[in-house]
Amino acid sequence: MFTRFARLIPSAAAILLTAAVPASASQPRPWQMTFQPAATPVMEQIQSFNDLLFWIIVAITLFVLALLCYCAIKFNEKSNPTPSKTTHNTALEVIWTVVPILILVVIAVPSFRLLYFMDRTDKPEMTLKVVSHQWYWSYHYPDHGNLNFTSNMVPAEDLKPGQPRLLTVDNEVVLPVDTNVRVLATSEDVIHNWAVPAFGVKIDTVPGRTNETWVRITKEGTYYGQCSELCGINHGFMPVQVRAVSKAAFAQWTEEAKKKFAATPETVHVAATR
Ligand SMILES: [Cu+2]
Repeated sequence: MFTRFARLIPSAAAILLTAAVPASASQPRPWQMTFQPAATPVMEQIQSFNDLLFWIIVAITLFVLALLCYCAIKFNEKSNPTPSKTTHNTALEVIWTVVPILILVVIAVPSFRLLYFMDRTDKPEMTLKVVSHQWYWSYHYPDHGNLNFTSNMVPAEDLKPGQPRLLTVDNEVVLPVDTNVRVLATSEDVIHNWAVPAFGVKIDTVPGRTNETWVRITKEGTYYGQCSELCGINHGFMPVQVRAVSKAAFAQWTEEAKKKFAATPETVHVAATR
């Protein structure tokens, strides 16, 4: 029953939040509480794990508060002038050792399950390679004719109406929905972090190393994120913008993008991915 309540709070918040904006965009809102609505199975599991932890914390806090109140009322100097001399109670000591262990097990099991679920995809259908640079991203589609392009933030003065400031980029990542996308992340210079809250993805891009995660986007729309690792002077100016489209629209986009970006070939020197 508790879980059902826990689910209600974030989903009610999500309804309130999405009511104000078009359902397609997932980005931070003023006065936002809780997470952005989940757009991948990973984020759904992160949210339900968060709900579980929330109710465990509430139960522990209320229990400790009740104990404190009980002691303050029952055992203060006035109502209990001659205190008991008891120092040990074996049953009680066993309980306060065993119960916290059980609570930790209840937390650890879903936590490890989630960690392994987030780590890598079982059957990747395509790969997206993310390379970070000071201070922009480049994206590579090795399964689509080695299509690649750079993605820079659009400065505030060039924004069109409706485009969010500090989140809009010139060339967005386009991905198909309902597809297991393997995400490989690395860096050309310093450590950055490719983070998209609605996907539950927050992966370090480390020079000399390739990290792996995955996404399976369940809803079409535009999703925003940012570099999440303090990387240098323009750290706040390297947003991530992902547009999720149907598989057919994605196939069409790759054909157009190949022509578009072939005209401006990019030279990226990434020792880590060779
Ligand atoms: Cu960065």
